[in-house]
This record gives sequence, structure tokens and C-alpha cells, in this order.
Amino acid sequence: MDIDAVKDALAAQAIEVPSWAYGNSGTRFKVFGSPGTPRDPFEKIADAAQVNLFTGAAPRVSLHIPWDRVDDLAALAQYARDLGVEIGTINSNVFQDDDYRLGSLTNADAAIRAKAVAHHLECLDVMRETGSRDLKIWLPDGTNYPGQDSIRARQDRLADGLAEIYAALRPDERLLLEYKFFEPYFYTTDVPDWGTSLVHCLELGDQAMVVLDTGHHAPGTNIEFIVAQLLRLDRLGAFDFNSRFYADDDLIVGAADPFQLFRIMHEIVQAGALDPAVGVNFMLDQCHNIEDKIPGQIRSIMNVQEATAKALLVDADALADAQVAGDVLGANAILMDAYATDVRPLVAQVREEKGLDPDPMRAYAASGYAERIAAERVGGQQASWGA
Ligand code: PSV
Ligand code: MN
Ligand code: MN
Repeated sequence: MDIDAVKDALAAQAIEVPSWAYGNSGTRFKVFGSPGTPRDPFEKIADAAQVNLFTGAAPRVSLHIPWDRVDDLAALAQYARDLGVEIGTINSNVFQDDDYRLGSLTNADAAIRAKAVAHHLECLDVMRETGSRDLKIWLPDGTNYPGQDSIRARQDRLADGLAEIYAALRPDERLLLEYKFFEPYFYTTDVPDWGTSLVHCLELGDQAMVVLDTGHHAPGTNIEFIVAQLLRLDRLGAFDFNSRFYADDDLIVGAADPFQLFRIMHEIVQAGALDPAVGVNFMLDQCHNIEDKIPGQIRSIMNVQEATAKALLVDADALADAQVAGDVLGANAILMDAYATDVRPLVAQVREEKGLDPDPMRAYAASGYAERIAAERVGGQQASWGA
């Protein structure tokens, strides 16, 4: 085992954080406020920059439009750079406008479809003003009742709308299409699974990639299989990492099922897809309803790092030999040995070698930042958690 190579891979790992994780969020039952909550997108970026400051592994922040729309986007991007981070993926939002009650790109009304396309073109403008490469599309579109609309016609409208958006991409830009099996509609969803997303991406072209949100599958789904398949086809554009126990829970990644996260990262490592050149953008898509948000994000980054470290420790040669030899239990033991390794000292050492505190949770708590923002910021913004 080349431990230096493992450490180099860990030191280079980057995980993008979502601006909306720093706002207050909740369920339809209650949104709990928290002291120091950001009042505008600049303050969300400032909080995200703290996560990068203490982990050294969160150099980009995803924006959600229109939640993060500001008059001077170039100033927002510059502000981010001044704090040591960059603007990452731009997420469109067609889930909070009354016009989209019966769908956005899939709506039977051509005027509403055109409005949804125009919103995505506006997001492309945001990308160009902020230096972002990726447009991430998650559509709430679906139906509640059998017969409500034609399943097939909606797919055709979707294909047309996506093609219009795709045609506006520059050669270095990507369209990332996220799927989710249900909610906010409960009978059909227009992009419910990776197969549907992939079919549309294949039709669009090489710049269209699938987004895998770990919370968007039915219980028991083998997510690492999907990862392996999409990597094989060069169509895994990004992850939205989070944890689910029941549905789209958006809990801290690695909290519910750290073994699943390890299995996912094992597929990534095996495919060499930690390398940014492969094009997989590792993002968090989480909200912190009852826990403190910045520590919640720091813990999330640490969980991804630990799962990655374990995946990097898998003895790939021995595993391949055992697999070829048909050594069922031997192969399984090699994987489980890596998973059972306590990698926390190794990850802490990587941090120290980067000049960081080995314990980012403790270092952040000791920094006084939480107390400072609680005193300075009054009337924090409520993240619009509509999906
Ligand atoms: C939808 O549930 C989703 O996962 C999409 O990524 C949205 O952009 C995000 O949540 C925020 O609502
Ligand atoms: Mn998501
Ligand atoms: Mn979601």
C-alpha cells in the first residue's frame, strides 16, 4: 500500500457545499431559527468559507437561483474569491412559482414551458457572471393522479425543453440532470430515476450528465451499482451527498449509512474518478434543521473524507486476485478490512500536513465565529426549502 499516494489523494479531494445549507430550513411542520443565520447570499458565502477554512476541502459553493440572485453577481463571485472559495454549480429553481403547479418543462401550456426554458437561460447567464461551469437541473415536475396528463407527452415536452437549454451551452459548460423518485408529486415524476435522466442526457449530447442525489432512491436501492454503471458510460456528472432514513431527508452524509457511503466511494476510487479530470463533482445537498449549520457542514466533509480514505485503503490488487479466483469470502474480507480501519488518525495527519488543525470541529468551535455572527446578524434568512 502506497500510503503517500493515499494521503495525496485525500489532500487533493474537493467537496462542493450548497449555499442553502447555511440558511434556516425545516419541514412543512416547522422551521427552527438559529442565531447568526445569514441574511443574504454574501453571508452564506462567508459561512461556507469557514467550512473551507477549517477543512481545507470545500473550495466551491453551489448557488440556487433565484434564492441567491443578487444585483451584482460579479461582486458576489469576487467576494467568494476574497474569502478563498469560488462559485460552483448553479442550480435552477422551478419549484416555487405558482405557474409551475402542473409542471415546468413538462407543462402542457407552451407559454409556461417557455418561461421555464427562459429561467434556465438566465441561470446560464449567472454561470457566466460567476465563473461557474455547471448548470444543475432538478425538476419537481410530475403528476398526482393517473390520467392527469399524458406520461409520454410530458417526456416529449421535457426532451424539447432540455434540448433548447442544451443548445445554449458553451463548449466548456455542462448540463447536469438530477433525478428523484417522488415528491412533490406522488403518482408520476418526470425524471424519477437514473435511467430516465441518462436517456435524456444521451439524447442531448456529451455535455449532459446525470446527477446522483443519494437521498433520491427507494429504500434498499443499490446506489453503488448506479455509480458503477454511470461511470462506465462516462455520464456521472455529480453527486448530491446527504443521508436518508425514510425519504428525501437531507441529513448529514454518512450519518445514516456510512457503509453505503464507503461502497459508493469504493466504486469511485476503483474507476479513478476521484481525479477531477473525470468530471464527477462531489457536492453536498443538505439542510441542517436542528443542528448548527457550519459544524453540520464540517462534519459532512469529514464523513466524506473518512469514507474516501477507507476506499483508498482497499487492497485493489488483492481484491482483483480474489475476485478472479472466485474467492467469495476472501474478496469480501479485503473490502471489509478496509472499511473496518480507523482512518481518523490518517485524515487528521493529512490536515496537519496541509497546515490545518487536525480536528476541524474543535478548531471551528474555538474560533469564536459562531458567537460573532450570532451577535452581528439579526433577522436571518429562512432558506426556502420547497422540495
Ligand atoms: C430536490 O429534492 C433537491 O435535491 C434538488 O437538488 C434541489 O436543488 C435541492 O433539493 C434543493 O431543494
Ligand atoms: Mn439534490
Ligand atoms: Mn432532494
